[in-house]
Amino acid sequence: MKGWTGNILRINLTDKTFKIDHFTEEFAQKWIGGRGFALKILWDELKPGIDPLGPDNKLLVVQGPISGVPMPNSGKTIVAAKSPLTGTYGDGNLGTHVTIQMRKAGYDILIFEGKLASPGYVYIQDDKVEFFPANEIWGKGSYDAQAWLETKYGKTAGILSIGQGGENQVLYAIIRSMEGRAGGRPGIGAVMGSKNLKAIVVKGTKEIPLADPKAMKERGVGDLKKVGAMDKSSKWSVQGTNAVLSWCNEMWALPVRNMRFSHHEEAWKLDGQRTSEARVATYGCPHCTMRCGIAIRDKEGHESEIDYENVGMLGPNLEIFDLKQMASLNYMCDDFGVDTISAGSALSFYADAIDQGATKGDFKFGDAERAKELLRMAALREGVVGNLLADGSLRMARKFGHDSEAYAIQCKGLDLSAYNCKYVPGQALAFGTSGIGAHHKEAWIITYELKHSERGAYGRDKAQKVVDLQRIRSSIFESLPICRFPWIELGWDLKNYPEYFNLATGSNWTLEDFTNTGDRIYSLLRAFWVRENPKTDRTADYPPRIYFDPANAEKEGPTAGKHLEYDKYDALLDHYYDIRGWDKRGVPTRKSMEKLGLAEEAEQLSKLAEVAPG
Ligand code: PTT
Ligand code: SF4
Repeated sequence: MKGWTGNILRINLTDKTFKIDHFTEEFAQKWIGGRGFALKILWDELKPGIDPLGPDNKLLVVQGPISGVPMPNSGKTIVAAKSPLTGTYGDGNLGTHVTIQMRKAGYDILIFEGKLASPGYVYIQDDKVEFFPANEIWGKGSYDAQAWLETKYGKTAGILSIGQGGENQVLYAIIRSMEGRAGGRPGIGAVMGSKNLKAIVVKGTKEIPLADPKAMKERGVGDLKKVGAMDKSSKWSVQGTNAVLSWCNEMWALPVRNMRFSHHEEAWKLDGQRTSEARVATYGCPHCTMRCGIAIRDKEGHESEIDYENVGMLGPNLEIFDLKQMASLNYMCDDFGVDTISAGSALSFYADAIDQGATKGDFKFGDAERAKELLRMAALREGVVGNLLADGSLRMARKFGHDSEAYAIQCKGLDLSAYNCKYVPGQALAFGTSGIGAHHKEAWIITYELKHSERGAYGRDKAQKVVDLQRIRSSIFESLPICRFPWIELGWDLKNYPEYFNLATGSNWTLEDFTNTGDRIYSLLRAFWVRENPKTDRTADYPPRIYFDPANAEKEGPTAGKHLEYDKYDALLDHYYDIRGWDKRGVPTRKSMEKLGLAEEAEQLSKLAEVAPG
């Protein structure tokens, strides 16, 4: 086999043992790598209904056939598990030296099973696997943990670690790496914590097996230069992801006050120009010339990477417009190892619920000092309020009652990324149908939608666009896996990716092979959800209920008086299901699954849920 190493390192944390399994070329050609591999393995190996925070869950770290090879923006790794936040398959995509080191150590997949008896970390060096206690770093933040491990193993060692958020199983804890990388929004860091696993360290010295190493090297060096040159002439290299904040504000699509509003006069204080002026360092992933991580300092001098999602959710969404205060919250999220998006959303929901009288408490929008205190309490699961916040907005709403679920800004348990789609139906559909909950990485249609289409239109073209983006993103970007920014931000041609894949594996794939695989992945993602929720129906694909409420419509601006409408959204959803070959409940039909090579999985699903023949 070329491209893939074919090796799975399976580590049993309970017994402190390990073995090497192998996957076949047929498996590899069917699932590519990254998300494709993780999804299929978790489908096969997890029993439906297991506790995501129990020892039966498995934590996967996964590469693909070009991972670790110097190609533009190829330093990404997938971390995956059954999510404690959504109860279905969850993953994250983060830049890390693990990508390179794991492939050099000879593995495409690490599977962590069981649970360590006491807190520890695992060190992998080529064929050697060692288990160490984590006495010096357990209870510490991710910055300290990372620094301690870097001192011991070197700056270029592949290191994944969790902060106290992961240790305490905050349901939206993420995994951290390098200075500014964070991944696994659906609580993959909590799964790592539930296994008493503080960190994973990997080092390798082997050759990565490639079909045409010489051609790949030449192509990689040349393309890295080309992408670097494109980047230098773009606004992107100056402002990074936060360049989009002023656009969202202009378009009335900014998250403001728990997404009740979509525009704010003071938002400029946090925009790309301000964050760029405040920049003290620039971070990036391995094998990347674009280096989008803009780091700024808070009042205490803590340095952390800000990205648009972080600024949007910890700034305007909480009505905090002081850059340094927002930077403090951002630093705390990174150090505690919790997702900035869900942390911002949990805090804004809590303030909103107090405002609405659904609960009693001491927190108001705009109170940055109290927000910091509450964030600390959540990460440490301190007291009743800390525990409530640590479980995220949906679970809080279910506890508070008073119909507060209507304004818990989430889909399938995962909070919406920082795009307020109260009157943007295509993006609402993208969040609603995303296989892992409301993450923009699945389909970021909002810029296309607001530039190229009538605002508020519900045409079939939008459902088609969402499907097309889900196809490309879940196959190329999440499964190779590779950073999507050269494509999205610089217009780097999609056709490059099948070419990279072919050089690595000796295959003859076209873009169509990728999009077909994307459909297979998306159907299995949906099947995973159905398997965990056999009584599911189309309401699972609805955006937050408040978006349909006329009383929540803006009172001024271009969207004044406008809101989503159920009958029109249902028609859009029908188009989506029709394109996918799913029934009216959003369940893939047997026929559509068989067409995608998922006959066995359709049969397994039909034993647990009603599957229409199609
Ligand atoms: C990603 C999500 C994002 S997406 C952001 S900002 W973004 C938030 N970043 C967080 C952070 O930082 N610290 C923290 N404690 N929590 C955070 N939560 C949020 O997590 C990230 C970049 C970015 S910056 C984006 S869009 C792109 N995402 C990609 C993706 O998803 N797939 C892909 N093939 N390429 C991508 N390229 C870009 O990567 P999750 P990273 Mg992240 C500090 O993982 O779970 O998907 O959540 O990976 O290496 O940090 O790069 O405006
Ligand atoms: Fe990482 Fe940013 Fe480069 Fe993508 S563009 S690989 S997220 S540094």
